[in-house]
Formats: sequence, structure tokens, C-alpha cells
Amino acid sequence: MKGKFITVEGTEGVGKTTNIQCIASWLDERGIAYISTREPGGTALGEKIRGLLLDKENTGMAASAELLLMFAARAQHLEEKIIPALEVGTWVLCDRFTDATYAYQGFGRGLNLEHIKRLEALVQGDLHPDFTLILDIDPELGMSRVRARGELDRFESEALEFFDRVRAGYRERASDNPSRYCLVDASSPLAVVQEHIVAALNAFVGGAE
Ligand code: T5A
Repeated sequence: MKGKFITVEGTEGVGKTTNIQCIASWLDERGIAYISTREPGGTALGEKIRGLLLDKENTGMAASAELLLMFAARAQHLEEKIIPALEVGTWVLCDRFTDATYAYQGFGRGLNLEHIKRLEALVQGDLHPDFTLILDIDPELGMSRVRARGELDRFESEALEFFDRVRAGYRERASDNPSRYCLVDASSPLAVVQEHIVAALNAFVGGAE
């Protein structure tokens, strides 16, 4: 029996890290075995690539180089960690995955979505998340949370218009495929956000049974 693949997405400061803990508790309560991981990163090689991608010194990185680095990290992550876990029935909870590539490199940077689709097919074959939670927030509010936390990385240093495009990309993907995505308003108080998340997870397992 294969494990389920859950991903969490959204623009900066939307509360992914905070809400992944809520999903982890929900899995623990049900005695479901899982691993929690992230992109870019998740493996030794992937974390090195993450360092390159987030380093503010790499200001001149070409958008296509950024795209290829995302998929290079993902290829390693899939082979080394995600696929082996799913194959033994372990669930995978991943902080960002390919939806982030469509949203950031496609909608944000303006790269051709068909090129992303081809790289997705090359690296993933027909493997896609079973359930994707998109935390939705006005980027201005998200960035005020990020700024309160400290120094900004290369992505966080982008202009607000960039994140408006990224947000629009996520929303478009969610509305195109409502059976896989759940869009939650992340500007509400945390307790309300988490009520929605738990309801969505219950509906997902109810539907998956
Ligand atoms: N990227 C990634 C791409 O461009 N393409 C790709 O394919 C992939 C995979 C790194 C970057 O890589 C880019 C996108 C990213 O820019 P990341 O580490 O996931 O990805 O980056 P961030 O989005 O910056 O992740 P963060 O950890 O910084 O933000 P989170 O996890 O969304 O936010 P979190 O949980 O740390 O919360 C931020 C603050 O808000 C508070 C929290 O307590 C915290 O202080 N908060 C709330 N406050 C009030 N009300 C609520 N409801 C709150 N929820 C959280």
C-alpha cells in the first residue's frame, strides 16, 4: 500500500512551517507513519542547492538557472527520500513542491509553463501530490510577518508585485483542480486557520477511504 503525499504551499510568511506542525499532530493522533520534509532541500545535496537559491549574493541568477536548480534538488529528493517512503506506505508531508515552481518560476518570473510541465514529466513521471494545502494571504501581510522575523533571503527580497503574481498562480492552480487542492485563508487567527486545515484533512481521508 502506498503512502499519501501531502504538500503545503503559499507565498512568503503565510504560515507553512507553523501549520505543518498542525498537520503533523493530526497524523500523530491517527498513528499514521510519515516523514516531514521540504523543498528546495530535503536531502544533503538538495540543502546545498537550497543554499545557492536563497543566497542573496546570487542576485544575477538567471530565471532558467533557478528553474533547473529547483528541479535538480527535486530529482534527488524524489529518488532518495520521497519515493522510497511512499513505497513502504509512509506518508510524506512536504513544505512546498512543484506547485511552487509553477507559481514562483512560472507566474512570478514569467517562464513558459509548458517548459515547467516538461521538466515535471521528466523528473516526476506521473507522481503528483495526493493533497495540496494552499495557504492564501495578501503578500503585504505575509511580508510584514517575514520582516518581523529577521533578515530577508533572495526570494523574500523580491518586490510585492512578484508575490502578487505568485499568489495569482497558486489561486489559478487551485481553481483548475479543486479535487486536489484546498485553499485556506491564512490571514485569519491561527486557531481558525487550523480548524479549516483539520476539516480539509478529515475530508481528504474520508474521500480517500
Ligand atoms: N521556491 C521554492 C521557488 O521559487 N520554487 C520552488 O519550486 C520551491 C520549492 C524557500 C523559497 O523557495 C522558493 C519559495 C521560497 O521563497 P521556504 O523556505 O518555504 O522556500 O520559504 P518561506 O515561504 O519564506 O518559508 P517561511 O518558513 O519563511 O515561511 P512560512 O513557513 O510560510 O511562515 P511561518 O510559519 O514561519 O510563519 C511566519 C510568521 O507568521 C506567524 C508565525 O508565528 C511566524 O512568526 N504566523 C501567524 N501570525 C498570525 N496569524 C496567523 N494565522 C499566523 N500564521 C503564522
